[in-house]
Amino acid sequence: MSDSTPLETLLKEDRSFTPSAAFQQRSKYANPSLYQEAQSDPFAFWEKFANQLDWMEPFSEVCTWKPSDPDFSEAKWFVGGKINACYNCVDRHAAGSRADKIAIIAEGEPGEVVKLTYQDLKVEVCKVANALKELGIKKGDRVCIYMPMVAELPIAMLACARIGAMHNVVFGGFSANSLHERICDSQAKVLITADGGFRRGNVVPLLKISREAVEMGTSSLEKVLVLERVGSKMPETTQLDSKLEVWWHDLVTSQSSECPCEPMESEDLLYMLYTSGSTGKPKGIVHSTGGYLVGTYTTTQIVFDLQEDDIYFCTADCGWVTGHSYTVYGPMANGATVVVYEGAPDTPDKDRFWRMIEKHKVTILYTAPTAIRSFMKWGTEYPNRCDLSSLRLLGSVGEPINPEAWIWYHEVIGTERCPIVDTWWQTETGAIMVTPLPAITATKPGSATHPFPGIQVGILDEAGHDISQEHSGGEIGGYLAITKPWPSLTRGIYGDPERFKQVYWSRFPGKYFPGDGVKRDEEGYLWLLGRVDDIMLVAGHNISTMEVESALVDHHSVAEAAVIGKKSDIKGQSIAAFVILKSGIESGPQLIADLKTHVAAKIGALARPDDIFITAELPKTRSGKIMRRLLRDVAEGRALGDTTTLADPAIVNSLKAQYEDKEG
Ligand code: 6R9
Repeated sequence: MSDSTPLETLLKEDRSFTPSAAFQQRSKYANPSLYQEAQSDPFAFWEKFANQLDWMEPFSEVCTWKPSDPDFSEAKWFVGGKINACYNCVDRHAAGSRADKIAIIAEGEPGEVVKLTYQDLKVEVCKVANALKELGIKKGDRVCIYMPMVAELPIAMLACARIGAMHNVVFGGFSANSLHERICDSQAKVLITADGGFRRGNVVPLLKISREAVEMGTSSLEKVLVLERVGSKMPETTQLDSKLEVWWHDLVTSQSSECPCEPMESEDLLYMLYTSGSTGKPKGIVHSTGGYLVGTYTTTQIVFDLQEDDIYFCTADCGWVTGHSYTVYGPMANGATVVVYEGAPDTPDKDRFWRMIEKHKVTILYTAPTAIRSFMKWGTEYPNRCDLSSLRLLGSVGEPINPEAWIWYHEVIGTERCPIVDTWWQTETGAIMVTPLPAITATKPGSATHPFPGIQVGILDEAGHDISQEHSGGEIGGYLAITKPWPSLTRGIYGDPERFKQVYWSRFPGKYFPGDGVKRDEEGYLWLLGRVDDIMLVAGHNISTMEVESALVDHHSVAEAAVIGKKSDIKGQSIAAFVILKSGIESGPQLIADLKTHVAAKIGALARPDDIFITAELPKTRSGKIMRRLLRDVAEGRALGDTTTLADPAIVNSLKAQYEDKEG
């Protein structure tokens, strides 16, 4: 952002949706006093929820941070306490009234369904934990997990947590190179994988890829534990290498179903996870045990209004933080029933999610804007032919949700009954930071609304002044910062404390800087604008890509849009847009002109794109975030930067060829 101009506010959104009386009546969290309570004493607020978990030894101090500390990067939480995350997610339910409650409903892409009660889950987790011990895994060791999204994936994570080993889940769509890099960086002793997984009707050859990674050389790896998932569908890997590899069914099945939970210091590390990397080299983000569990437990209960009879479906793979915090640790610490799905949303047909919601009577659905925009593109016939009446709450995470996508989600999926929680957070924050509370907050499409109770945010200008303090009313925009400690903040980057300090704490000393831009409207609502690296500077005005993209998606012909600032001699940057049209819409000069006019009319002439390029696809990370950095490379005619974290590197190459063709 330039220091001369604050972030321009272009997008105006007047629609507002208040929680229904029926929803409020059922909710435990319908009283806005929750905010005041947390605000007046955040440590007491977190302590109250920490006390709802089972501690092996009670903590003596909630948080070590003092206002005189230079920042809170080293704040320790629940000091003196001992706790085990697996115990809290499994044993305490299995031993109590939830013993026969379904913990996991796992649906494979071919259609088979596995249901595990909390008691079943405990048995499975203990067996895997004992198997890991037999392979030599001890407290503090790292275990890499590279698996399809089947029940055994959360089971493997919980088994690690049970014995105090850190898991490092690598998304099953990553290449051998990425897997190799992550095994080496984490010095993993064991890799847990599968012979394959099902994705879009094909088999993903996970073991074959694992072998390629192992052949690149790893100094730490001692064993590979292999789940049989696809069997003869992947003939090359039906035989194991007897020295290194061992079948899950040979090692795990015969293990004892009892395994003690390792007492962990609250600050002992629970896991590491590499960030999706829409910018720069992946970072191994580490999380604590006590603070992380308290953060995810509390936010799951309050943000999703979780109740005993909910059937909760988070569509994120456990390869991402959302799968860690909101499929495994948060919901299971609360004893929820979670749905886990292995495959693609359009297999065998584009109604797969809706069929699953109908079949399992899902009440809470948590998904990403990239998925919602695909559903919009596919059309309403798919959800409309399924019974979605069990749904009562919808969530969104991962990117800003464009108002049009929000409205579609609200009308078509939520049938205007379900509150939507647009939740802003990061791998690094561990838990949801900015979000509506479904029984309290009146929502506005596209706004993540307010900080979660107990979370303090600032809006900073270039010099680091917190302009949210100086301007009480009126619209402002700037850099988002979090100004007070909270329990689930990452404890750093694995093996690189310097980089941790430099990336998050150096630009605005004393505060945590997530790297995102934000605006606050005159009613105090927060609008997250994406990464500040993506913000455009056009003729002296800072303009967020999100607002121009939302204006484009607002046009009836547009399914999805990605906007970037392209170098311009006259304006500094000019706006270029890459647009995907809805199915059946024809491109042409008239449409391009209409789209430009539409943006100018919707949010102002300042934001009128100079260039609109119609494309069939956009470059995205494997977790579905648009990679604007690569689009800038395309538009400015540069060689493409690092494309290794892309879901499909071919897309950007063909985009580049087409773009150059058009320009040439
Ligand atoms: C949970 C997750 C984090 C980045 C974050 C921001 C973007 C996530 C968002 C959102 C606007 C939301 N982001 N949720 N932007 N509104 N509701 O996605 O973690 O993969 O680490 O990405 O995603 O830019 O900084 P992660």
